[in-house]
Amino acid sequence: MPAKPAVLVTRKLPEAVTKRAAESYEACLNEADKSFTMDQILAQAEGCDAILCCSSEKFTAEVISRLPKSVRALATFSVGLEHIDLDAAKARGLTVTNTPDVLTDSTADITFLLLLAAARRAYEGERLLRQDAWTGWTPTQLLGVHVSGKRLGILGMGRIGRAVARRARGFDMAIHYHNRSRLPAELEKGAIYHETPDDLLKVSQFLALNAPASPETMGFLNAARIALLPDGAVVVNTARGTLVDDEALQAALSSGKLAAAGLDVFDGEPKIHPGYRALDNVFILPHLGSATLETRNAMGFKCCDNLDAIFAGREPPDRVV
Ligand code: 8YV
Repeated sequence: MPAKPAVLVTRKLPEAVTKRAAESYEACLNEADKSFTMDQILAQAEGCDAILCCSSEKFTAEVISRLPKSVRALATFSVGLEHIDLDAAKARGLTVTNTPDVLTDSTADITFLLLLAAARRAYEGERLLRQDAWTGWTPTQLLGVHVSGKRLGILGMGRIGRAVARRARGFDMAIHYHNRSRLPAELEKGAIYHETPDDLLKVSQFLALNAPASPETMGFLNAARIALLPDGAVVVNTARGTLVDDEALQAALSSGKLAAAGLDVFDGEPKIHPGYRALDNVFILPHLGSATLETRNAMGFKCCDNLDAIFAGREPPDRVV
């Protein structure tokens, strides 16, 4: 029997995924889920054919240049790719795969959870009960922003943006979007396209950020762009923290320019800008977008499908490079 390919799995994955990886490969696992430095990861990768990594590990050009010669593939347990220098990976001859599609619905669900929770002041309401501070119902208690029938602006109408739009239709929201290119009518499904992001912002009573992190989207939601939003708008970010200028967003939440925000992702996570903790009108989650067992299993199985294809000399289904 030929030796199994050796795969370094950088983080603890769901049980079913670990089982499959351990059966299919000579897997170097991290069942204690230690947070290794990239130097430690490079040392562990010695002799491995591939690395099954997560967005918590940064494969910069420098790290890629130091990868052991044996490593020929990176299968990332994520749809996002900003933690891998793809040009450097290509130049090094690495195959890189990701996990599209399978986390679309769970991430769109969290987008709506944040949108509703932010608009309807879920954090303040929950806190009243947890602190035993609720003295009773009143007609004017914790009045929030009405969601149904409002205009939702979606920045980035890829798979997740379109899944957010599908949910928004159930709330009778009018869907507006900006995307690098306009979608064909069958994908647009009546959503209104704006050629520039600024035009989108002007109409967005709710704004959902669903564009990937890139040099173009870095700091996208800054003070000037927030000023374009209608007064009392609600902003939701389940994409990446780098899309938002934290101080500008906090200033707008404090001044009342924005009614509320819902955030699942943060620049520099797991550290978050401390200003968010002091704001009652921001609903925050620790990057839970894809955090369901079904989704995380599916992400892991996709990594294995891609690795199996690479080791069998077939084209991996989710090749990025
Ligand atoms: C993942 C994500 O949980 O897949 C992505 O891009 O943002 C998350 O939902 C995480 O990045 C896993 O590595």
